[in-house]
Amino acid sequence: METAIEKKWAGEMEQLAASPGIWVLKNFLSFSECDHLIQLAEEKLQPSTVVDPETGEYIQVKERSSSLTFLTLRHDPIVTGIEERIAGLTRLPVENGEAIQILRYRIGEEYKPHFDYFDPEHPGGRKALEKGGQRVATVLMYLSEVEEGGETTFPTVGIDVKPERGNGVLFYSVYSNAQPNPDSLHGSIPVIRGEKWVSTKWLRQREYI
Ligand code: PD2
Ligand code: ZN
Repeated sequence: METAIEKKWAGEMEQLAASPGIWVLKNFLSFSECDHLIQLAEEKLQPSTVVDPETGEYIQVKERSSSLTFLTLRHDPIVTGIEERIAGLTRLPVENGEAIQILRYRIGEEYKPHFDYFDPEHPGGRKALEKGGQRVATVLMYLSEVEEGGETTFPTVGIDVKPERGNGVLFYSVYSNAQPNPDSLHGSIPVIRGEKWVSTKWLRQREYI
């Protein structure tokens, strides 16, 4: 039997901070959606990359020591359902989304505190802004529990979010005028025990694909 794909999400949102706006999204993904994303990623993980602020190209850095893979937009009906749910939540069209990333952090792996927005003061940031504009919002979706460590941390606002399978986190990296909000600094604390699987969706100001 085919599983119904839930595009609309009417779940509970718990607001953790006002500036930047940060919310925990309870049961944003079903466990079978979590398993599906992990299965899609398992075979094709690569070392994680970030956008180089100087060149705008993707580069490997020690600050993001996980492995990841990207899924093309609307990769399959389950992924499309998740993308439409995110669009409904953020009111940003599916076309404003970058490709879903699926990340695996093993013991000791982390993502040091950083900004998801592009810095217009740097040439690489300006290049990245040309297509789609600024990264406005991020939706993180936890695909696994983590035995110890692996929290998503917002050091400036003093908030740590513990990964819980199926839960999501929505936060905004810019103010309502699309200018970068430096209080959106955030990272992923090293995993101490177990393994962390998480999916990241970055949403742009305008159509990106
Ligand atoms: O995995 C996380 O919790 C995390 C934390 C901060 C992911 C990202 N940033 C990201 O992929 O941008
Ligand atoms: Zn981030």
